[in-house]
Amino acid sequence: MARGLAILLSTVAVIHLVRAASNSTLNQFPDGFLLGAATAAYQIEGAWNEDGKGENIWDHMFHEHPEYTNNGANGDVACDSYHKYAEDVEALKGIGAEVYRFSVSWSRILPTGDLDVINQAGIDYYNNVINLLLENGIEPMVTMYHWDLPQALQYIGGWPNPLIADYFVEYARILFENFGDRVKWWITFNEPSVFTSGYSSVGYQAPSQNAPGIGNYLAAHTLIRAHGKVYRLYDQQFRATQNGRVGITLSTDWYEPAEDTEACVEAQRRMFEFQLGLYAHPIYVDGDYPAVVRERVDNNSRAEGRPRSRLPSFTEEEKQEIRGSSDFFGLNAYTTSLVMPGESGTSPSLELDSGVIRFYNESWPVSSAIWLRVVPWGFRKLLNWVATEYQGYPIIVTENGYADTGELDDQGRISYYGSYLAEMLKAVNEDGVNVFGYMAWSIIDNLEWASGYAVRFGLYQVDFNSTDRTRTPKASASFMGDIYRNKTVPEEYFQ
Ligand code: PNW
Repeated sequence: MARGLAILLSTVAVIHLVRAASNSTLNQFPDGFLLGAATAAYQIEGAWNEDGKGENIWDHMFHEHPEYTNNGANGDVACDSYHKYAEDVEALKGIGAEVYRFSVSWSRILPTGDLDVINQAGIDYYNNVINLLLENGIEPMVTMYHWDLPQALQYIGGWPNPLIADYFVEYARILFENFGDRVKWWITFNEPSVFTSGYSSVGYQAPSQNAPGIGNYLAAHTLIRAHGKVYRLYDQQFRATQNGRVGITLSTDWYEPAEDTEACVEAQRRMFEFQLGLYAHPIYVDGDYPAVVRERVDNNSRAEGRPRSRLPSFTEEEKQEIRGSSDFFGLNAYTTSLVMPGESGTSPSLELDSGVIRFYNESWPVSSAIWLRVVPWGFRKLLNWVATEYQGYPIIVTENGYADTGELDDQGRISYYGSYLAEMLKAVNEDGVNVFGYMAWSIIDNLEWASGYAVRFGLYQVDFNSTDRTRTPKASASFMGDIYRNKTVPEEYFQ
């Protein structure tokens, strides 16, 4: 009896000790964890035709079709960061960012997309940005492609044309040669699952080509090949001297089974494979598409009477090149949706191929972006999913953030960041998920693509009515500044 009590008491004591130990660190970022913020060229730079920049597919689409965007907004001026990048660096300093993830506009450097014209003014601009960041102790992280294909390359078909992979490799080489002495973090592509929809739908994504279930798969195939080639190029010609890291950024919701049934769990798996696995499986697993994707698209293509699958196949050589072609897993995560088996989308389409219906729980708080519901627990589950499915690759959250209408007292953003960061730290400190960095989207309000300037993601407000494009810190900027400087998320978000 006494012995039993002693064991019980010592067990309680041990539990207490463990609790105390984990409590003291649960809300802290591990040593060396990278904290920063992100933007993308078309969303902030403006100067769309200045100093030799070529037209890209977003310039083209929004000029031709102002009706595709909210109030006819476009990126002609945006935040004018082409001229005001020093103010962006000040904003980054304001939140204590250690890293700035920004993208290079391909057509600012190569106006035709090819090497016939190399625009020195474009190279100078990014040198200025990079040098100013480094002078201020902020590390540059460069996205090579955040959706802005040179229009000249769209005239020859864009991403569905397999040759575009070679153009991309040549562009990447220019970036390594010019910036690789100072840039140590490279991301080839931002969110392929989103930008390939520019080849499957009209009005949301450039170049707005209506070829669902075909164009988006062909585009995916080219960019995955391009990614593999750029990684090998870095390995073979730059890594030894530049010693940086090369990866890709993929995005996905957390897909929660709508009901606790086997069918819904299978739908969850299919949804992940069609949205994330389509890219992640070739790169992080075995050089090829997920089996369920291969099988379903092949079967549907056959049933439609086609002589070939709508989803192309990699050669053995390509598989070798693609498999393992990333030093890290870049993840953009914002929200959660519910999934169940069923038919959605036109015939053909990726949606119909997946056999999954996606929807939201209406009780989840919605932001000013209709697709972005605030579901912090989904973030933790997603980080665990990625860590389990794609083992051996450290994860960096390259985007996470909240949409409102631009108010300075942005309490909705504060509670989003507080609760999402808490869930991320639970994944790291309790579940043991290897996350090594986090980039908030975004440091400044910017052009939210087809939503124009109506949907705002910034920690700093930008006054789009003023020619100065004045940047003003929101309440969330000081909230994030405290977190970034103290490397601690306030306890209250862990309740
Ligand atoms: C990302 N969705 O896009 C992009 O990388 C950014 O350029 C963008 O500004 C940011 O997130 C906020 O939208 C997304 O529909 C676009 O789920 C759409 C979705 C997710 C991310």
